[in-house]
Amino acid sequence: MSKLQEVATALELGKQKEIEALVQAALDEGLAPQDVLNTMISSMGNIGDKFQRNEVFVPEMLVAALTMKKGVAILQPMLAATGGAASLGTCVIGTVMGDLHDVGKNLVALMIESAGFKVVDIGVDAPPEKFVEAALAHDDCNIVAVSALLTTTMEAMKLTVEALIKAGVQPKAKILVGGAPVTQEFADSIGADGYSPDAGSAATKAKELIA
Ligand code: B1M
Repeated sequence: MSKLQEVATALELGKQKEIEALVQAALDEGLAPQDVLNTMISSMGNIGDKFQRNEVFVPEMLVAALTMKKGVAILQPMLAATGGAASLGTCVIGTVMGDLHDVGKNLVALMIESAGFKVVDIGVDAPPEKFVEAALAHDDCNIVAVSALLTTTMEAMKLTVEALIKAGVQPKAKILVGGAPVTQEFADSIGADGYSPDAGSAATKAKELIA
């Protein structure tokens, strides 16, 4: 079995105690951090597919997420090392109200931080007012990044953007949205400034939005 397959299998089986060593072994073999990360992202997709087929349940999804976080922690210094050193401003980031998914949001935070922003992470299940408060509390907040992973929480994303607009956070700060069910069309329809499908492009988009 290749090192990447070992990482994928360990993640899908939720082998929390083994994942760090397997990720390190993959890196030691010369594999690129981004390839190891992509393997883990793909495995999370497999877990989701199994969940849909009733082959795994919520506890397995939870353990897979915890396992992924441990694997990402090994990659973090290498992924972050690619960024710039200058401070481009502050990005407030969170997952919307009613939504507990944070693996993708954390990756987006990591990539935006490594692009040169200071990141203020308000966590998961964040109501619109929490985004507004955090943005207003930071004078140099120029990006508010909003993540949603459920079709049912896309409405909370809409409410969040509305609250940011009503409080005058936008246009000084630009609103970036993303997450699996979110599309460019949806982002446009709720008045967000930008949309990104993944963590890497979220960092690029954040820089574009403030240029
Ligand atoms: Co949940 N879950 N989950 N889950 N879960 C999904 C999302 C699901 C697709 C699984 C499935 O059915 N196939 C499905 C949603 C269906 C839908 O709405 N369309 C689902 C469901 C139904 C649920 C529950 C309702 C299950 C239940 O209780 N019956 C429940 C809801 C709980 C809640 O939030 N209120 C639930 C619970 C959970 C756990 C808590 C157990 C756990 C999350 C733990 C955690 O995050 N700490 C979990 C997990 C792990 C998943 C899957 C398997 C994996 C998510 C993940 O981490 N992916 C997921 C299946 C899947 O994704 N295919 C699933 C890896 C991650 C790197 O990708 O988060 O997509 P992702 O992030 C990407 C992009 O989306 C993007 O960049 C990231 C990296 O490239 N991105 C952004 C994300 N945010 C962005 C923001 C941006 C830009 C890009 O700009 C600001």
